Amino acid sequence: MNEMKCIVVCAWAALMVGPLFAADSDDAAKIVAESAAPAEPLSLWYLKAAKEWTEALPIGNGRLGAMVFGGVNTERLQLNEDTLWAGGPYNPVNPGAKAALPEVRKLVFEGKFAEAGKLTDEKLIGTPHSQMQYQTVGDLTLNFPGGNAKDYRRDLNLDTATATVSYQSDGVRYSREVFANAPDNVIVVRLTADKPGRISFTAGLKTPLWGSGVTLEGDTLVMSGKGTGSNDVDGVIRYQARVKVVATGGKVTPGSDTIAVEKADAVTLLIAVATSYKNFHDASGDPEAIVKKTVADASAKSVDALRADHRRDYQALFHRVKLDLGRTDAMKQPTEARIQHFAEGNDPQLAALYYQYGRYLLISSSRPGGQPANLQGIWNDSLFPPWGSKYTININTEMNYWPAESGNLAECVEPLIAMVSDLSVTGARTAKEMYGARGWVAHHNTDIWRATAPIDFVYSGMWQMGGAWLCLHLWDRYEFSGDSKLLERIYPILKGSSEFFIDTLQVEPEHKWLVTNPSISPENGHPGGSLCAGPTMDNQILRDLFANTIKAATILGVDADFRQQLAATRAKLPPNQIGQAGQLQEWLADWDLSPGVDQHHRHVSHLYGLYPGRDISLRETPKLAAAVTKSLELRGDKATGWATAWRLCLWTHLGDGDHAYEILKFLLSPERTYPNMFDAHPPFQIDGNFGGAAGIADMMMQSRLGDIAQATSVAAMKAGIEILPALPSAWPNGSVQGLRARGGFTVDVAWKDGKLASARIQAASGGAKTLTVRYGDRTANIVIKPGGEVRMDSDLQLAHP
Ligand code: FUC
Repeated sequence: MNEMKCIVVCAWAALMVGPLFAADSDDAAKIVAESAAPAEPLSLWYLKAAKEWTEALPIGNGRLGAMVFGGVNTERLQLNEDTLWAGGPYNPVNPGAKAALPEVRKLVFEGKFAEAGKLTDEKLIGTPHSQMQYQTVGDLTLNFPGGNAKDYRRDLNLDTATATVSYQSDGVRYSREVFANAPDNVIVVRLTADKPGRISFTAGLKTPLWGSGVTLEGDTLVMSGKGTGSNDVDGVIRYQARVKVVATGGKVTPGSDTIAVEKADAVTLLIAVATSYKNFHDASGDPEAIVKKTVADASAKSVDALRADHRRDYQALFHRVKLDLGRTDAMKQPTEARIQHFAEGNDPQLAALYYQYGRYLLISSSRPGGQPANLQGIWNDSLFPPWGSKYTININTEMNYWPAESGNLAECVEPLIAMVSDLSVTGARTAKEMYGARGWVAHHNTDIWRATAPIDFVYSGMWQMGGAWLCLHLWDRYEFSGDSKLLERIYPILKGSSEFFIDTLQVEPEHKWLVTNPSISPENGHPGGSLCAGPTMDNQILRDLFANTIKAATILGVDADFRQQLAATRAKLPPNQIGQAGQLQEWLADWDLSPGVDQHHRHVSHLYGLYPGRDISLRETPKLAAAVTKSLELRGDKATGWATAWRLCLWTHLGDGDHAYEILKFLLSPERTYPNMFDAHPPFQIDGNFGGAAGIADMMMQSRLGDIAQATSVAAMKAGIEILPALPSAWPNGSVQGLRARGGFTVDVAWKDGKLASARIQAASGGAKTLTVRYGDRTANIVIKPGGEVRMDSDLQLAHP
């Protein structure tokens, strides 16, 4: 036992109390809580089973997910597979859109916003108005014989990505271990007891998907069916789930649609789910063949091998970053109690746990070859989840990926890049049919069919920038990696997005600026309605998109004329403007403080320029940064989960760690964090988890790459790393290891008494070499050999070991 483990376990053992807890929601089993605190700090743990879904613990291998409830009499595993969606391929472009567009544009420029909005709702919003939703597979239930249980505990260990349940009943200690193995694509449930012949239960599968059926093939439960139709689009995705029961000792008896296990010594359940989804235009796969093979392959391995392969695979990603913010006795409390008390300020380790939980959730919901993390990651128990549990690309999907690059999880971004690549195909059809334009466009939402037309209604849907914003993540992937093959892959996507705007930007009558029209500032309204031309966020996104496309083309040595055209167009975009209250204007006109405008709106779209965008920064554009500060003060700190997380990130990028920490207190309170540490919009939406994690990392380190100028590769672009740019005074001592910075660097930082103690920066081979490191008012210009490293002391002096 290492020293830390001993301190935690021994200290808790001294404090053990024995209140009564009910372990199951639906039975009267009484649990005497004599549980110990976690043996290691990266666990979420509880003294009772989950009643609500937001108390259950998520596991996932990127594609396959389960929520583990941990009941004593009934275990429920709510299952998901990331391609089980409603509907089928469809083209939602409104056939009347192209003809109506000139009139809408004219009305917007004339200030007739209500008329323009009405016409938009009728003619531009897609048909159907809504997209297809992500759906649950259903539940695996294990019914155990009743009994009194004591010494109950369940946990989710982020270090091993394993959910565990353990209790005593009738003199036997029972344990359940559940993990989602990515290499073998199965969820494994392992049931053990400390006495032989004591494990008995009945396993069953059920689903709310109508038309599904459960059959048995020997020791295997088989459930098959398909996703539903939605909004007049037929459901075409077929799925199959298989649960194979492997018992040691005892008897396994298949029933008509359940399997009974009696008096086994130990049992392993192998769960596989697959669908017929191949890609956004093809759902002709054979789920039965896939799951049969998956289960056969997995059952050829021992449970020890499945566990070892799972841990090796997961830990290769998870172990890359370590964060220590200090530890207190608060760690001795169960997770729910810690969330209730976090705002009291005595539990820095909970913030570290929240950060690592964000990384855990991303590894568990977004792996190469799978779908990107949707509004709920991969965890959804419904056929009609909130906002369809799909991809809202006017903030939410982007926020999901904010912690990925600095959190050293580049692989997890791959599904997002693949989706944007798909969108560049479906979005080309929308660009052509709706706007008569080249390139591609995606509006404010998309789904597994990669729908790109505007949906819902004007105030949320009529926004052309979703795809353009996503392009920032593609470019970031390049800035962090310097991978020239990736650059070749993403350049046509960036170019296509830029081409769309070259073809569709309109000349604004007063200043002759080039602007988007029609647009909105997501999802806020101004005195005349919501439709407008050239809202601030659009201009900021376009400045980034055009700059990054120019840089990409320059590095690749292609499209010289197009580069010039982009630069000329970029120069005609409206500038950021400061309004009457000193705030950054959200629109071209200074409407921000007008009556009827929601002063506390959750979206802070116009502040994109500071974060995650590149338009504004504390040092390069201090006046604009001050205007962002004013806007943030006007908006207030408290909002929905993701909107709170965005505010946290913005204050972090304004260098105000203490303000950011105040916001973190709210984000990590029961109002915005469920007992299982899922973010509460409310309802559950995973973006707040990811945004919060990104904000915590950015308190420790932020990075930028300089302009391309004459550079021909990312290696020649000057990199800037800022160390401890927004360290809250609540965390005076700590360290972080393994954060990634733009230019291919890996950064370790340690601090003491609120001040830098030491830093280590490693350069990837082929990574950038010249680097400016900033800490407070100090800067150091250093050169690192590709593959080399430097160590710095508290004054940024190079330390020679
Ligand atoms: C946007 C937000 C909502 C919600 C939804 C999924 O529309 O404005 O708050 O997060 O996405």
